[in-house]
Amino acid sequence: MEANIELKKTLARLIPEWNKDLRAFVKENGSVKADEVSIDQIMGGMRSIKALPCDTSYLDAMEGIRFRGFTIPEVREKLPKPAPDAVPSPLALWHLLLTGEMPSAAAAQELEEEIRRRSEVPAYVMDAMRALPKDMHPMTQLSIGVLAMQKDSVFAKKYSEGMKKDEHWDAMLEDSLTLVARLPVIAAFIYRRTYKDGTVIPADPKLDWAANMAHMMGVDNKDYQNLCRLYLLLHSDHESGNVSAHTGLLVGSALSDIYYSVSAALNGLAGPLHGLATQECLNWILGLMKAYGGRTPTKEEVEKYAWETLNAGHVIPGFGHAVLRNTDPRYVAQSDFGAKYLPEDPIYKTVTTMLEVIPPVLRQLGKVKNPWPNVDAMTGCLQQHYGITETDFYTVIFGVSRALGITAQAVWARGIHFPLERPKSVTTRMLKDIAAKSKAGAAA
Ligand code: CMX
Repeated sequence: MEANIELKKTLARLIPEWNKDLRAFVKENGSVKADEVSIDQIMGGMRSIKALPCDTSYLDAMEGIRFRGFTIPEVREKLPKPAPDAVPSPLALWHLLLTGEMPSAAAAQELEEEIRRRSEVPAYVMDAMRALPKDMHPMTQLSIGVLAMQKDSVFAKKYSEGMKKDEHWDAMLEDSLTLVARLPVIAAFIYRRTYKDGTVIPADPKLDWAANMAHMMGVDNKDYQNLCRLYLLLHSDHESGNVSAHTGLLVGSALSDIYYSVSAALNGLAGPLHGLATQECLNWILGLMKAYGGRTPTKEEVEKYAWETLNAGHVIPGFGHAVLRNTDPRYVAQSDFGAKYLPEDPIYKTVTTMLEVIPPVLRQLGKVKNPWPNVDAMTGCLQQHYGITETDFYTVIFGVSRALGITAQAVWARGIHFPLERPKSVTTRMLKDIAAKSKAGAAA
C-alpha cells in the first residue's frame, strides 16, 4: 500500500515548485562559472571541485555539517523526541533532510508508524542472507541483503510499466520508506547471526526506529537506545561528494532504483578510508592499550605508538578529513555523550588522550591537511562500552544511518530530474599539454 503521510504530501507540494524554480534558474544562469578545476584537483580525487548540487546538508570546512541549514546542537534541540529526555529520533531528522522542514511531533510519529508497517523483511531475503558464510564481513552481508530486496522495487516495476518522469520521485520515496524500515531488521539479523546464537529478536512496537535496532540486536539499555538514536542521526548525511553518498547518487543517476544505489553506496562505505575507519580506529586503540598491558596509556606512550604506526606506512584512523579542517562536530557530539555516560571508561580516557597527542604528531608529518579527529575516532569507544565489542559490525551501523542521507538525496535527485552523471576524462598526456600551453602563455 502506498504511503499517505504528511511527509509525502509535503514533498508533493515542494518538488514541483522547486523544479519550476530550478529550471528557470538554470535557463537564465546556466553559463555562469561556479568553479575552475586545477590539475591538482584532477589528479587528487576531484577534491573540493564544486560539481554537485545538494540541499539536504552542507559541510563547512571549519564549522562541520549543517543538516538543511541546522547545526547538530540545533537539530538536537528542535527535532521532536520519542521521550522528553531522549535524543531525537533519526527518522525525524530524515523528515527534515527530505523536506527541509522541521516535522511536527505528529508528523514524526506518523512516519515512525509508516516505517513500522513496512519493516517485515521478505523470507527470500532472509534465506539469501542465511546462505552466506557467517564469517563473511558484515558489510558484505548488508550490501547483499539490500541488493536482494531489489526484486520488489516499486521504482523498477513502475519504470518498466512506463511511469511518467514526474512520478519518479514518488516511486523512489516508496522504495526508500521500505528500505529504511527494513535496514535495522537486517542489520540486527546480521549481528545476531554473526556474533550471537542467531535467535531473531522481534521488534518492540513501543520503540522508535533507532531504539528498536538496539532492541533487536539484543541490547535493552536506555542509554544505549539514546546512543543509537544519536549515532544514526549524526552519520546520516554529509553532503553528496563523500564516497558513499556520491556512489548512491551516481548509480541512481542511471535511473537504477534505491536498492541498487544503496547497495553500491555501502560497498564504498566499507572502505578503510571511509566508513571502515570506525572499525580500524577501535582496533588501533585496542592495539595501543594491549601494548601497555590493557591500561590507559600515558601521553608519551600514545605518541610513541602513533609514530610506530606512521613509520610503518599506515594512517592513524579516526583523524583527518577530505573536507573538514577542524574537529568534526559529530566527534564532539559523541565525545560529550562519553563525558556524560562513561567518563571513567578506560577506552574513553584513551581517546581523550589521543585528542591531545595525535594532532601535533600529524602536524609534524607536514602533509596532513586536517590533523583533527573525525567522526570515527569516538564511535567504537562508545559501542564497546555497551557491549558491542565486535568491531567489524561498526560500519554496518554507519550504513544504516547513511542510508537516510542517500535516500533523501535520491528522492530529490529524481524530483529535480538530476541527469545521468558523466564527467569527462582526459589523458595525462593531455594534462601535460595543457600545462605546457599555460606556461608558454604566461611566458609570452
Ligand atoms: N594519518 C596519517 N596520514 C594521514 C592522515 C592520518 N590520519 N590523514 C591524512 N594523511 C596523509 C594522507 O595519507 C596523505 O598522504 P600522501 O600524500 O602520502 O598520500 C596526506 O596526509 C594528505 O592527505 P589529506 O589531503 O590531508 O587527506 P585526504 O583528503 O587525502 O584524505 C582521509 C582524507 C580521511 C582519507 C585521510 O585523512 C585518512 O586516511 N584518515 C584516516 C582514515 C579515516 O579516519 N577515515 C575516515 C574519514 C571519515 C569518513 O569518511 O568516514
